[in-house]
Amino acid sequence: MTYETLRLTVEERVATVTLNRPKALNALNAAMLHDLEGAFATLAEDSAVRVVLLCGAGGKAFAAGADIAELAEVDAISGERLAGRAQRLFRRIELLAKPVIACIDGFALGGGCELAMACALRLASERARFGQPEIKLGLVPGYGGTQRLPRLVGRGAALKMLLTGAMIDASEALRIGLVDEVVAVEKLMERAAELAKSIAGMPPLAVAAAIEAVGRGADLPLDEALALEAAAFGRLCGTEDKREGTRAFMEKRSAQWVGR
Ligand code: DAK
Repeated sequence: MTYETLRLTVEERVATVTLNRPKALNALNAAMLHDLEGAFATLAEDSAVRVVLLCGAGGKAFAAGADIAELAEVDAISGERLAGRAQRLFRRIELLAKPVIACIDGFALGGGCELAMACALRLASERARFGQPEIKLGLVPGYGGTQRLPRLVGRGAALKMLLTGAMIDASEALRIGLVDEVVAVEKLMERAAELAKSIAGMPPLAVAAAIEAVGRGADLPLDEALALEAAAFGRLCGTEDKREGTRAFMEKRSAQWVGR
């Protein structure tokens, strides 16, 4: 499958999706959103893929936001429609049964930061920079940023970014919880591959259940969220992988997962 604005490769159960408009710092235009919809629909169906790495081409940006030239043409009606479409895509990425790991090298601004926040995990290089500069364009984020940012970093830190539009560096992003790890530039993809390999070796139904319980439970009242967890736990208790995992522990050997 080839895409106008993305590269997609799969190697040993790990897919790598690369945002590929480096001349525009991988700004998210309509073609890229369309390509992302296609790529993630394909990845969702591909049982050989267990983890997805999401990166930006060119070494300067993960994505420097929505494409501002296209954004200039958006009006009130199309703005709401486009926000809904992109939000559905980002939610599918967030709830994908296999984790998506954002590998952020350089700028992750506006829609680029929102895309990273929809991923299960965020690894950043030391030169990564983050921001929600929509306010400087007379806007607020439209791809989930006003909702995911405070859930990740808390209300005050989120509002500071949303109201000032200022960029923060990787160490500040780590401090406030916007990213999960910061590594040297040359180690970013090595660390991402190591993390991907470790998750790809876990039982896939349990991986999917963890993503779903966290992704859907976070915003439910606690009692409902606990019921969601109990249902997931019960389902997993009936799987071959749970029988294999417990038996392998007692027999002091590695488990052989079958995904059932
Ligand atoms: N869109 C289009 N082109 C961009 C771009 C962007 N967001 N960011 C950079 N580029 C282009 C530049 O125009 C330049 O192109 P040429 O002039 O070479 O043709 C090239 O990428 C290199 O950029 P610079 O020359 O500016 O590079 P610098 O290193 O000097 O500066 C920078 C890097 C990241 C600080 C700067 O490029 C910058 O400030 N970029 C804009 C950041 C930004 O404000 N992004 C948009 C945030 S708002 C929506 C929902 C959500 C959104 C939109 C719509 N709907 C529901 C409809 C989201 C909005 C946002 O993301």
